[in-house]
Amino acid sequence: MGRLDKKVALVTGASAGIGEATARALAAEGAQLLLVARRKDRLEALVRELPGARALVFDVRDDAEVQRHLGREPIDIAVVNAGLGLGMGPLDQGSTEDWSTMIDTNIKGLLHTLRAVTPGMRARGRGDVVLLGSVAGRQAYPNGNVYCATKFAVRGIYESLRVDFAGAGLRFCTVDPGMVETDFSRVRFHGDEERAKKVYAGVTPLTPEDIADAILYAVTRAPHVNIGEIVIWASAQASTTVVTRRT
Ligand code: 8X3
Repeated sequence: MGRLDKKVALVTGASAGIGEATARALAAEGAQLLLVARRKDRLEALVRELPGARALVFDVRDDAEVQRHLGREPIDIAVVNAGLGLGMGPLDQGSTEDWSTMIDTNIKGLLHTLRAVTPGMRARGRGDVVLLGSVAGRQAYPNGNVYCATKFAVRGIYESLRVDFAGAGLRFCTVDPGMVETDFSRVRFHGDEERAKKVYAGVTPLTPEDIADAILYAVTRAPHVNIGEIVIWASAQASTTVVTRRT
């Protein structure tokens, strides 16, 4: 018997990193998974490993696709994870194209997903929504500007959800990780491996499994317990700007 037997769980951004680790953790507890990602090959390979999982290949930036695929699914648990950082530099030198991609994915994609899944949850009087925020949504750091702003937005949306759905029977949680070693930095630096490696140099970063473990904890509490905010730092991180590295 898994703790999530018969629960339908959605994970966006499921083809890698925190999304993939969360899919595995939820599947191990018996959840029936709906996994969303843009990368068909990676997603389908994951689904083949997880019995009963379904792959939904689309981009959360496309609202019509989100509503078409998710609008009628009886989702018990939604892990709204799809997001990315792109570029890191002073605001006055930023790429407006990178900004649009981050805003469209991290804020609008998250909203599209919530718009599709929460009406059903409200009608059923239950549901768990887990948003992936970041410590970057709590402390802006130099050159983080627009990425940090998107994660501050996630926190604002989390707080709004709590009050908009007061009394509706839903639980909301924001999980805000610090340094996690995934493709995050490779993507942020447009494939520059050297620059990406430096982010984690001399530090033992968090793993995607560490974050998945926290998400699993939140969604397996007794019904009267709502884990609201989980902030997870790598132990070497005192803040977003103070990191102790081994030399
Ligand atoms: C990613 C964590 O600290 O690089 O959200 O912004 S950080």
